Amino acid sequence: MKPLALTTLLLAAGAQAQSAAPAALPDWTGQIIYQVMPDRFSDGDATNNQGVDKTNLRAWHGGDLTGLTSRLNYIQTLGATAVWLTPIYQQKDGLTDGTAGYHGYWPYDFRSVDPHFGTLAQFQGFTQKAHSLNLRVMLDQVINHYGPGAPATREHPGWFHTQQDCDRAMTPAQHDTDCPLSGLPDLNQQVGEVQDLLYGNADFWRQQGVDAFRYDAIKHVDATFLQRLVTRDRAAGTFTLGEYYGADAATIREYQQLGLSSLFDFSLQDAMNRSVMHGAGFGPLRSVLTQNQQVPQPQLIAAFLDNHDLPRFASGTLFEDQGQARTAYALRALMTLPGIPVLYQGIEIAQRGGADPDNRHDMRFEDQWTPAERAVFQTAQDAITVRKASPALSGGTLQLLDVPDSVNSQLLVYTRTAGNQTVLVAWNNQDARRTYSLRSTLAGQPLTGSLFHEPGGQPQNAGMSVSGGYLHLSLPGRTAAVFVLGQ
Ligand SMILES: [Ca+2]
Ligand SMILES: [Ca+2]
Repeated sequence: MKPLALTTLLLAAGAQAQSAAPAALPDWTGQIIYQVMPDRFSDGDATNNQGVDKTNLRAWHGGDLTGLTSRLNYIQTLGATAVWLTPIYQQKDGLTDGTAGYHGYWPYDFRSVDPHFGTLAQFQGFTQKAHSLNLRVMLDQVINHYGPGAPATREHPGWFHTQQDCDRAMTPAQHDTDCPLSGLPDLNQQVGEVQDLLYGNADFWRQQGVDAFRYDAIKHVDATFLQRLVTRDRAAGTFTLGEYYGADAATIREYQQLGLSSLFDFSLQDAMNRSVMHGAGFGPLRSVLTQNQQVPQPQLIAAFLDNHDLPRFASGTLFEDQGQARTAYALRALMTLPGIPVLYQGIEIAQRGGADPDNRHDMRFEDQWTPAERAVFQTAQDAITVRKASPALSGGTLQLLDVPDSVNSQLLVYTRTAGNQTVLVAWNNQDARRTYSLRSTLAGQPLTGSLFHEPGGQPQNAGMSVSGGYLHLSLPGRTAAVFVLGQ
């Protein structure tokens, strides 16, 4: 992919879109996104449960828009500010290789709602309710493929890449875009009718009240087309978040320059998994945080711990209590980092599960939680509250502080600054409470103890002070703490 060669396209598409619909793109700095897989979230209507089999993780489970709408208060209570739904399109009926279209990534019709999820009117009701609660709505958009055997493959064979196209691919990038993903009918976005279809899909869902699109599998989509698509979205005020599997800072930079608002940061996810869950040193994480400062808009990077395509974060250990404790640690830590945190349903209770489909168990709500799960939720809720109340945590710049080699694998310290607020964040990766004294040129003194609270409501027992050219930290085992600095 060569973004520089596409500059003229960007300008052309931008000028066109600007004259058509001058709308400002709302700022997403400080947003917190909650990811819902509707089939696995909340079943609010038993009349649409055709083919439901809750004993089979590859079958429909009955969750729907009615259930999701009724649970918006839950999402708001957690503290999220936006909801991302995996796709809700009309899906292929029945099973394909033993799996139903419950996940939404096998579209048959891009502009209708699968009856398992409900109706278009119910989707409109959902967006209205969300907006009335000040929650933004992000909808998953598939732009790479149709579902297996979709009617469009017979009605419009010219819309799709052929085996010949795939065989002709000369570079890995061409192979990624022109060959089928998991054998799915692959749209050829260089065909005018396909472009019109996908532009029209975006406009259709925008008209239903959608504020943002999560674009699926952008690694497999023609970059020239993608640039035109997201430039149109930007002009219409729609935020765009791309899923490029495995993306690192270089990929994020490339696609933000192309015009996407944000990308999921898979490098950060991997580094968090290694350090926080598995106790490896902070080296890879420091590297990711340093490189991320070089992207055009680091405050919009989508920062996540797991999603519906990865094993659940809590399952990085065999021990349930350890999984809960380290998930609580990771949630606190995530809420101190630059970017837009994205929480996949159930991480707030350290839901467990391995690879797909084990990472897609039904969501469980308050009345089904154990006390330990409730404690993880309270930690998440508190960390989100702390982040939202702090301009420095929500959107500030980051500066890593040097720590001696002898402790740099187990101690991470940085400041975040926005306007006249600076906070100091410290993560202790040791099992036990530790005190650290580090040479420091830090000028500020703490105005507060740690801003975080324990699940019972008492302040986190962590401290910092600055004296005689030293920064002193007292930190509980395996957690993060955050302090407001004064001058
Ligand atoms: Ca249902
Ligand atoms: Ca493709």
